Amino acid sequence: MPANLPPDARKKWAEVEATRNPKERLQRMEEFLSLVPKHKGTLKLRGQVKKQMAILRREMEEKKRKKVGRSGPKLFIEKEGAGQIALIGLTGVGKSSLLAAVTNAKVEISPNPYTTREPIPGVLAFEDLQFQIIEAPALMEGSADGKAWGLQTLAVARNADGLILMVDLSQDPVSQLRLILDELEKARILVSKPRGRVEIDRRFMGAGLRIILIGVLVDCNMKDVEKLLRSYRIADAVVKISGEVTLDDIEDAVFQSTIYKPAIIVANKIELKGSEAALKHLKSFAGSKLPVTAVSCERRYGLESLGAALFSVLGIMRVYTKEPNQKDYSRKPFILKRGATVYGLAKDIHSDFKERFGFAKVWSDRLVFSPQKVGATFALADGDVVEIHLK
Ligand SMILES: Nc1nc2c(ncn2[C@@H]2O[C@H](COP(=O)(O)OP(=O)(O)OP(=O)(O)O)[C@@H](O)[C@H]2O)c(=O)[nH]1
Ligand SMILES: [Mg+2]
Repeated sequence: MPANLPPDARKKWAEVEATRNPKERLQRMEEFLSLVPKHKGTLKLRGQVKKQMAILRREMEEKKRKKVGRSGPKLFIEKEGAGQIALIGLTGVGKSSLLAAVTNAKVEISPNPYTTREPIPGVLAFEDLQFQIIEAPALMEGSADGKAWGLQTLAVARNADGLILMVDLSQDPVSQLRLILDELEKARILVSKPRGRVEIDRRFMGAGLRIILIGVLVDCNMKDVEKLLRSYRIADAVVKISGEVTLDDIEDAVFQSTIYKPAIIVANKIELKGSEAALKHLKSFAGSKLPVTAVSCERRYGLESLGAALFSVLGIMRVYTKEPNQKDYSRKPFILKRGATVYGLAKDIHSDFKERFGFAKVWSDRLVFSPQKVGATFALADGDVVEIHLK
């Protein structure tokens, strides 16, 4: 349902966007909310803005704490390795047990609820890669509304590259998963690919408004889109629209809220009685949308497939580079999005690639002739060895 905001509210949001100072921004957001009429159509939007305000307040508190030298729970953990994965689930499902079983992290495991109270990182090795897994404090009903450490847990999820949704097979896993998905959705985090995508890249004043449409607009046209953006005083930006997008989705993007995170489900305690049946039920509920890995942290069962499941869902690949005059290639891979080209790789290596690229040689078992001489648009695959020749 569109929010149908009055013009003064839209103008106020433009002021919010233009304000960098957190304290003033918070003040403008407050003013914005007072201008938003309270009806059903604005319910979602009001919720989103309130959440942004809560996060902003938290960040301000954290900064203050840092200044006086006291340490408090961290909101963000520096990314390391090929991907940062947030480990999310209700209390007692075995998140710490998983971290202890597959990473180097020191964690406290306990039958008592709510043992882990701040995000804890660990490193999982998979072949020649490392994934950083962060146990987030337990999710519960109301997390997205700020209950307990809910906002912190959801901030960890929002900041990660992917999610592990962990459930306990002995405790009705389907309702656990429902609760997790509900809270994530309330926090505008989606685990299934949205039909469409809107990216608003704000530019300097005077740059003008450019709308790039690579998909279809549903129940609206380009004129409506432009009108909506202008009503929020978005006059200098590049707006990319792909897939199927409604005017509502575009308004959502103005408030920068919805994001997509690839996710897998890890179903723990498979050795317990009744777990097999619960697993079947869970798989039929999650369907083909989310891959399910059944494990027992206690018995150390099923854990070896975790790395491969993460690698697959993150949509990444490894490419090794080689110097033209050397026999050996680098042991440390470059991590690229699956489907990336030689151009994508070379951009990471040489900033002046465009002018200087000559050709590349690619070694791979999948090629009929290896090495094969290729151009910049050649699509790479996991495991390829690439040698770039400059002009
Ligand atoms: N039967 C069984 N129990 C398990 C398994 N994995 C973990 N547990 C037990 O489940 C309880 C909770 O484990 P934790 O790893 O602390 O759970 P958590 O999700 O980190 O919980 P909080 O941090 O409190 O939210 C502990 O008593 C564990 O021993 C398993 O595979 N099978
Ligand atoms: Mg724990």
